[in-house]
Amino acid sequence: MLRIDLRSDTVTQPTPEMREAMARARVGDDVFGEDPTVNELEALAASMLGKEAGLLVTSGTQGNLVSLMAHCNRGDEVIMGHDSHTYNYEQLGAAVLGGIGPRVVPNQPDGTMRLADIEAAIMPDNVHFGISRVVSLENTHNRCGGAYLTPEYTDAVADLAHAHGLKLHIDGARIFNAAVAQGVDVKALTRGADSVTFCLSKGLSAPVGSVVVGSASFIKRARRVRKVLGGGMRQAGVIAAAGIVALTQMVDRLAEDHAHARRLAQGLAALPGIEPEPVHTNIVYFRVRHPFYTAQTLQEALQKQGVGVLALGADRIRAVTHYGITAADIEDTLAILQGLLCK
Ligand code: TLP
Repeated sequence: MLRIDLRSDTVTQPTPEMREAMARARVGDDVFGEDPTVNELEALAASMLGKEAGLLVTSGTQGNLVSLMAHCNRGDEVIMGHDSHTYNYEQLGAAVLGGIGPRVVPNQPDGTMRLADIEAAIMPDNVHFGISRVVSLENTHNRCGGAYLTPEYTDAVADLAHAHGLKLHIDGARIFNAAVAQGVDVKALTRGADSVTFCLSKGLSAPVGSVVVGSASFIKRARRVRKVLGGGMRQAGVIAAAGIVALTQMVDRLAEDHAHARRLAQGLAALPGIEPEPVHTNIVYFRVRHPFYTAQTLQEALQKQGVGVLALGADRIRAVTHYGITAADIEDTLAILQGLLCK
């Protein structure tokens, strides 16, 4: 049993307010467009992100896939970072199911792709090449240490994409973390995007679901794609009700998770054989350079003491703070690590 689960913010449990709202939710058949709670969540999400319409989907993976398939035809290409979630952790679903090719550009350590690299990846109009259709950004950037993209950078990518007739999609699984960390309205991070996916079930603590937002015509296409992927749900208002609580009650408190992440990294820096990477939001990566531990064996030793982290690679560990983690949990984790590493 994990007492302190830092493996991911996906492990968050619904709040008592969510349970209550789920029990009381008015529901209908959402494939007929008749679930009032789903409709309310979709409208709320669209208005918070400054878009015309929203679509509840089952997961972040489905949101990215639905978005790319709604933007593209078979044979089209999406420009994405080599460290992006879409490229690494979604089984290349857009290629497998949509006939859409990934055109990969290096991510910089701050989660950006250089504008010049993006521009060079846009294919000229030539019978030999695929058709470049979308640029996909990730904010915050999971594998790049939870780094956030700024409004200025996002606008610059949007301008570049649009100047070449491409669309901009944002995998904003943790876009509210990006907004809170920078003290900006989330709309500043989405205003240039043609589609955004964000997750209700990560730091915002809802049990299930993500939302895709964009123009009304884009969401109409996305709704068709969701159906063919088997994502048309029926009385989904019980899920949407928790999502509404997530959006109205759980955004501002993300600052607490960021403070806990900073404290964790500060404590880690003082431990022998541990080198934390810079922390930006709620994700902490650290290198294990200890005579007795690899990332894997340290993960196992922590697990025996009830602390969950994820070893990613031979010497890199990820710890993610969230609603289920208190300041005392961070101090306990550091004390347990101290005991293991200083033996
Ligand atoms: N990320 C999960 C794992 O898949 C790695 C995690 O624990 O961080 N975009 C980004 C940036 C994500 O981090 C994730 C989930 C997704 C998309 C996919 O979301 P889900 O898990 O809802 O399909």
